[in-house]
Amino acid sequence: MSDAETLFEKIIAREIPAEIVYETDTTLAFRDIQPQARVHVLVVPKKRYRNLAEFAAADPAGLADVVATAAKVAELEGISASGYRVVFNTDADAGQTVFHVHAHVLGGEQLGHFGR
Ligand code: IU
Repeated sequence: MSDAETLFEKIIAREIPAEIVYETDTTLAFRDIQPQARVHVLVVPKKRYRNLAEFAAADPAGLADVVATAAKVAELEGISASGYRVVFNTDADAGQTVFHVHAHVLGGEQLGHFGR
């Protein structure tokens, strides 16, 4: 099941709508439909990898693109100076639910710290 297509491929293909905030040749950034902070944007590589481990092993340049896009999104959202968080939830214990690797960019308010 986790190898099945995800909704993110459909967002990338513009088959379902999303509020896109930034795009490069290799990445797409769009607002999370269930925001966990005032700013909550997802950054995905256009090419699908199921999680961070697979992505890092197969396409380190693509991973660098995603991280650079995350920083650009923070700038565009006006949260670079106040601070923000970039998170890759990876597999079960982190609660990954969409198996097309994605970075969460969170900010725009004081965030809780790590932990349970
Ligand atoms: P996770 O790291 O796999 O748990 O995050 C998946 C996120 O994708 C989660 O925050 C959802 O709200 C979000 N999301 C979305 O923004 N649009 C969608 O169509 C789907 C999930 I499916």
